[in-house]
Amino acid sequence: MTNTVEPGKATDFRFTVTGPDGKPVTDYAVEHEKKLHFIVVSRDLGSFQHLHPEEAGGGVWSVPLTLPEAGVYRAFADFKPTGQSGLTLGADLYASGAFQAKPLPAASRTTKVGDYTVTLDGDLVPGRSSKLTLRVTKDGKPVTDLQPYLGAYGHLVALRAGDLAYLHVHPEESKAAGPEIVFFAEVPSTGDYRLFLDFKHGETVHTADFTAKAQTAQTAHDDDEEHGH
Ligand SMILES: [Cu+2]
Repeated sequence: MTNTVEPGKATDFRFTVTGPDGKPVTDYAVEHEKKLHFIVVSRDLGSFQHLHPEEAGGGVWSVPLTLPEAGVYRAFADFKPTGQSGLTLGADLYASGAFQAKPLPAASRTTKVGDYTVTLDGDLVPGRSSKLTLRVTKDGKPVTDLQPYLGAYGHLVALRAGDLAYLHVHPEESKAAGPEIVFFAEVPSTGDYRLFLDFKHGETVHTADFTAKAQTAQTAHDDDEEHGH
C-alpha cells in the first residue's frame, strides 16, 4: 500500500486488514448495511469523507479516493470481523505539496450545509453516554422526510481534535424521518471534538459538521444556567 498520493487526483486506493494470525481478514459482519466503513479526514479536520470500499478478493479492499488538497490525512477503517467485536484501525495518508493547516472552527450549536441548517442540542460529557439531538431544517422549515441512509436517518462520526481519537456513536432507533435525529456518544475526555453528521434528503447525502466542547457535568450545568436554559 502506498500512503502518498497526488492532491486532487482520484486513485484506486487499496488495503487489507490483517488478522492476529497474520492473514488478511476476509469474513466481516455487516454493520449499517456495509462490511466496512472508511472515514478519511484531513489532520486539521477541515475535510471529511465517509466511503465504502468494495471487496476486490483475497481480503483486499478497493476504493476510489481523492485527497482534495496537499496535507496529512487520517484514514479509519471501521469494521467487525465475524464473531468478534468491532474495531477501528487508522493509518496516515499524505497528499504531496505545501499546505497550510487551518484552525479548528469555533464551537457552535448551529451549522449550515447547502440550504440546510442543523442545530445541536445536548452536551458531550466525558465518561458517560451523552444524548445529542440534531435538528435539520431547510429554508427555515423542519425537514420531516429524511431518507434512510445505511439503515438509519443519520450517521454521526466524532473525532477528538489533536489526536483524532475516533468515537463510535450510536443512533437511537427512530421511526420519525426528522426533523430530529438522536444519538448517544461517549467521549473519553474533555476537549474539542469535531462532529460529522451524514443525512440523506432529496436523494443526496449531506454532511453537516460541528465543533463541540466536551466538559465535565458540573461545568456544562453552569454553562446552561448562564445561558438561561
Ligand atoms: Cu459507512
